[in-house]
Amino acid sequence: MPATGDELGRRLRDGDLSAAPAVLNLVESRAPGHKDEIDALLHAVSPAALGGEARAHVVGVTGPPGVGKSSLLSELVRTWRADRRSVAVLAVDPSSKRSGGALLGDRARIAVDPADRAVFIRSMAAGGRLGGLAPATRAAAHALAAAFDVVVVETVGVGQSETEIAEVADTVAVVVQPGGGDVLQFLKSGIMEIPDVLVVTKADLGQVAQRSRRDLHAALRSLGARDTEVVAVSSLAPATGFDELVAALDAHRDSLDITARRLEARRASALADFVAEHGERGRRALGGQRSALKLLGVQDAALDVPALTRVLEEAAAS
Ligand SMILES: Nc1nc2c(ncn2[C@@H]2O[C@H](COP(=O)(O)OP(=O)(O)OP(=O)(O)O)[C@@H](O)[C@H]2O)c(=O)[nH]1
Ligand SMILES: [Mg+2]
Repeated sequence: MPATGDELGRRLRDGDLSAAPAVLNLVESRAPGHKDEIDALLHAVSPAALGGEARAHVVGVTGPPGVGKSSLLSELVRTWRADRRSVAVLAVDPSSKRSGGALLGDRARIAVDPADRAVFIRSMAAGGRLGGLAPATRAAAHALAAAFDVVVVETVGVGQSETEIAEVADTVAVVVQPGGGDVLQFLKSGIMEIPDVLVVTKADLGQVAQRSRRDLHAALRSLGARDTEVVAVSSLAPATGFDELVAALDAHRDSLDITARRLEARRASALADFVAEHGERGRRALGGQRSALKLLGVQDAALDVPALTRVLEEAAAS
């Protein structure tokens, strides 16, 4: 008999990290009745049940294929563990529709100590679009945030993926290739929203990485984004820049109004879940994105994601 959503939620509330695999199995399940169990899980880890917002720092890490995300996460997890923080990583794998990327075989995996019980890593299937999050990923991130100190959601993409990941993450780190001008152009033209932290990888390449860092820093200042830090890291041994990266992520978290950010994230998640289920027709039935968000904006702040999704379903049906 598999664990119920309510039971798993209780274990997470008690800080039981060993519940993580069963939580992932549940949110990815297609078995009959699984939806009610997922709702029960999310209800059991809602701020109402927790007596406040979930403890974790939810960090989004996003960047183009081959930029060095997996290598970076191996080092970042090591740095957090040295600080005794428990870490869950949900790596959204776009491989089903991969168009180029790190050359096959040139792809690093996130490397962690398999005996370390306070680290949980899982690949998850992508949502509809490149960089898109599946409802299961949002549910997993919300649930695991009740038990882990850090929950990372990693996605592949550039220019769009940051917007989706901002729907679940407290802090979004965009990972940039040294010498790659895409992000600079996207930022300047306003295609891309300003990330919370920018990370230039492969700092061991020297000049080119330092130059990218300076250019990005200058571009951000000219856009008036004085608070976005640009950090350069190298994930090759001996790794460098990771204490600085952790400090930049922490500083962003400390600057947040976490209650407001999480409330916004729950509302955005509910709408995304609704659209995943009912498609564009559903969105139109609500009078479009803007009026759907307006409807969510007047709901009780204590409602969890499934309850907010039901509000949308009732509105669309009436
Ligand atoms: N020189 C150098 N190479 C790196 C560094 N980080 C990663 N690489 C190399 O870059 C390649 C891609 O690294 P990954 O960590 O797999 O990059 P990724 O962003 O996870 O790639 P995808 O999963 O395909 O999107 C590998 O060959 C890595 O060895 C770094 O800091 N310095
Ligand atoms: Mg990777």
